[in-house]
Amino acid sequence: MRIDVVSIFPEYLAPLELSLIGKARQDGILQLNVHDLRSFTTDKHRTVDDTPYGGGAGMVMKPEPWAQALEAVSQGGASKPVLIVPSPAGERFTQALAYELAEEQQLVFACGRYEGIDERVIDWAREHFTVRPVSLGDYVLNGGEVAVLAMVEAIGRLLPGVVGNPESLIEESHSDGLLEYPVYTKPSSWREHEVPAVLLSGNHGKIAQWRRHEQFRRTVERRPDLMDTFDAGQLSRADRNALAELGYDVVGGRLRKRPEGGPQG
Ligand code: 6GU
Repeated sequence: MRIDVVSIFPEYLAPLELSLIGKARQDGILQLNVHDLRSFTTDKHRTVDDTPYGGGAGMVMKPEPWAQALEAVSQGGASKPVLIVPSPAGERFTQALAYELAEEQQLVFACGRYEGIDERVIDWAREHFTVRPVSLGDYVLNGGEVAVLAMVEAIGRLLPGVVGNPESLIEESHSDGLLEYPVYTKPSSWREHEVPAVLLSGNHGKIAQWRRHEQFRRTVERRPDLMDTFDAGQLSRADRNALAELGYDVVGGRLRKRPEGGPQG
């Protein structure tokens, strides 16, 4: 996969030289280039921003340096590259979107700063790219760079050969719509806190069942919103019993929360 990142702070992307993503670049699995937007300006002051039409606070990124940068990085491969525009006004970045983007030949990230990029860049870019404004969540960052660090790591680790043991991709939070179960290592007794006895039992069926129950318990407690969209169509009897204990019944392939104090079905 090829990834190009355009930013006025290319140094912000330096952590992408470290750890698994840095290794993937060295191994040639990931071809990642960071570009300084200012190198695509033509004026003496290397201006990238100007005041907003219509008035208001802050500055807006000028269109022409962006057009020059995006033309320079677009590869002209078999498929249109995907242009990801990090923005709190974008669609949510999810594990599902990370899997989708990991299939692309080329991703280009356009890091906006200030109040954003002149909207005409987004419209113009649709001729050359599949454009996707993407948000990490409902909070505001000063610019797209930190969001790109998160997205490139989430996407890059899904490329074949980046994560050593592909099994670690299967059993992790969000890959099956639930949060991950808790994990423990030695010693079995530590500062008067014990590892759950079932994990020391050697009974792998019971361990799998316990872990599944913990996934449900955690998801109910921390992310009840995920319970509403969870696909409950193929659950085992043991799963349904665990969920009943947590106050959820399966109705029409979905989970339905039983009213407080209501009877267990
Ligand atoms: Cl992707 N960009 C910016 N600037 N702020 C954000 C964000 C992205 N996601 C959440 N907040």
